[in-house]
Amino acid sequence: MESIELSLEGHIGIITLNSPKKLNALSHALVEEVVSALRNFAERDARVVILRARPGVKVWSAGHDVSELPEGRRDPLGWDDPLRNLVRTIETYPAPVIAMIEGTVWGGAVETVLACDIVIAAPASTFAVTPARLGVPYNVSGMMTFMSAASVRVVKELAFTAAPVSAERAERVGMINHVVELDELEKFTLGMAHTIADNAPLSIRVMKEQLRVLTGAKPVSPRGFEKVQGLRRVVYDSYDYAEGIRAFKEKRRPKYLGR
Ligand code: LCV
Repeated sequence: MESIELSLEGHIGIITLNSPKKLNALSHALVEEVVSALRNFAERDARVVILRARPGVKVWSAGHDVSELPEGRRDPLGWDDPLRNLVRTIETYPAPVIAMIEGTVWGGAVETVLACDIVIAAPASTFAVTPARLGVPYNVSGMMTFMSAASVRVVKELAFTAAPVSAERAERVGMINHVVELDELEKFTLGMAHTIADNAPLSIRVMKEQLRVLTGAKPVSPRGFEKVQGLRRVVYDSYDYAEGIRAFKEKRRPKYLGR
């Protein structure tokens, strides 16, 4: 495992993101490691998993690895995209996954955190939903993840501004569960993990799956889905999408033309 560290203490699995050079960007390689770690923990009866970064990080994760995004004419967040696979693996993991956050969280990493069952963050943490910053057409199930975590009004503000939101505000609007002082964060998170691990795993597994099915049960007609997919194609085929990716790589502010 190059980009993550693993530990299993009793029934508590811990996955630590550790790819500092890329600010824990969710590259295909890092995501593959996290997904296989979760599959391994499921086989070894980890009844709760903590997903964290190394202590002291400034950036918990910089989000999707932009260098792995297509430069246009292809859906950047299709079904097989690593980020999509990571979110689905967390959502279907047969036990609670707790995101323990310190540092800043960006883009697809915010969705990854919100796909976790419980989020516990240090006060200085922030969360920035960034598709509008890069010109990316976020995908439908990704928007559902955000909608399951916050009111549509809050999701709109996060998505339209792409501005980082503080842990305090995120907790106040119910997007995360707890804000805990940094020097207490690990103890508090492990304490909750032990409580969960001591409860009945089958009951918890079924309740987690029930909640996933029920929150995902949104009536979207085929016509409605096709319309949204068509709109997304307009975006990823646009000048603005290519400009957003190019500007990021050239380390300059993008100039969006609305076409
Ligand atoms: C690849 C990176 C990244 C990165 N990928 O350090 O949600 S969506 O739709 O937007 C979705 C598609 C998505 O998740 O897109 C990615 C969204 N992420 C972001 O917008 C965050 C982009 N990164 C930043 O704003 C800054 O890097 C932060 C604020 C995270 C850290 O700033 P800092 O000044 O500490 P640098 O910007 O200098 O970054 C250090 C190195 O990491 C690369 C970045 O290009 C730089 O590479 P070099 O050392 O080769 O110059 N890097 C940062 N983020 N998401 N690479």
